[in-house]
Amino acid sequence: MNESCIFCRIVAGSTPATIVAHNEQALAFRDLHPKAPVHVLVIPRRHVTSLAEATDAAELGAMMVLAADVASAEGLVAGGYRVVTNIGADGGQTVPHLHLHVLGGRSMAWPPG
Ligand code: D5M
Repeated sequence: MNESCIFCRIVAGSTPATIVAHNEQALAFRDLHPKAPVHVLVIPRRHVTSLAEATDAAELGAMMVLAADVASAEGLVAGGYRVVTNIGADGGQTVPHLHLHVLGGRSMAWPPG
């Protein structure tokens, strides 16, 4: 737990969020500023700054499985969806707690900007 981290505070329950799914190691909640009709963030319960600092394969696996569960529950599987993680300044990361973006409900462009 990192007291200064907004996503750690969501895990702790001290900052509100719309939680849509969880498992032992990961939590999924709706993005505050959605970039698609469905935009859910999947985070590890432990504080990990980004994928660059991640070392626990089971934890990463739990996040990926939860992302797929969320996509299924949100009805995204038939049309397709995107899972992405931003790393550091050039990657566009603004919150320094590892998170997967699950985006769907519209057609995605490639490459991202
Ligand atoms: O993405 C960080 C994302 O986190 C961005 O899409 C906004 C979202 N965000 C920031 N604060 C909150 C809270 N409190 N609840 C839900 N979503 C939030 P990045 O990849 O770091 O740019």
